[in-house]
Amino acid sequence: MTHSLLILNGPNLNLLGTRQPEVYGHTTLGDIEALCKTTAEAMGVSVTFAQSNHEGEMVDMLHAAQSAHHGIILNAGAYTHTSVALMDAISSIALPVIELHLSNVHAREDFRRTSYISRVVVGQICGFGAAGYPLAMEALAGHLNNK
Ligand code: CA2
Repeated sequence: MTHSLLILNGPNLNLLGTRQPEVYGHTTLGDIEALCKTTAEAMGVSVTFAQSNHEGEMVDMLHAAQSAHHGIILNAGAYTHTSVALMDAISSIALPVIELHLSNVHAREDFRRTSYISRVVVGQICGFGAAGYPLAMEALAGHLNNK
């Protein structure tokens, strides 16, 4: 069976590559989407790539994923550190979710070490920049194959 993966990106990630390159690099979200599509082709999985600046819309996308995808890679951006709603949405769907961050959130400000979503995901990948996306895709596909 071809696995279908949703890669969902949260607030401000649409600005990648335009500001704060010292933290987030020069790669744009469009570049990352292209990388994920190429990776998906090589892996033989299908991928849907999305971004939203709105917490409720992300909740809706997580709910909708239940009937459309087999697993989710979630870079929830700053909502990682604040959103009980996203945590509850992940808990409410029976899909494996991998938490992803471009930066090493554990090496930054203290508030970034708190993740509401960590307790309801399969695992977390952070600190590898854009390369974390293909890593997360491999990890999620491996998890799905082992189920
Ligand atoms: O490292 C990550 O991927 C983060 O999820 C990125 C979030 C941050 O709040 C998390 O703590 C860690 C921020 C994304 C903001 O992206 C920007 C990109 C360009 C310019 C400004 C912000």
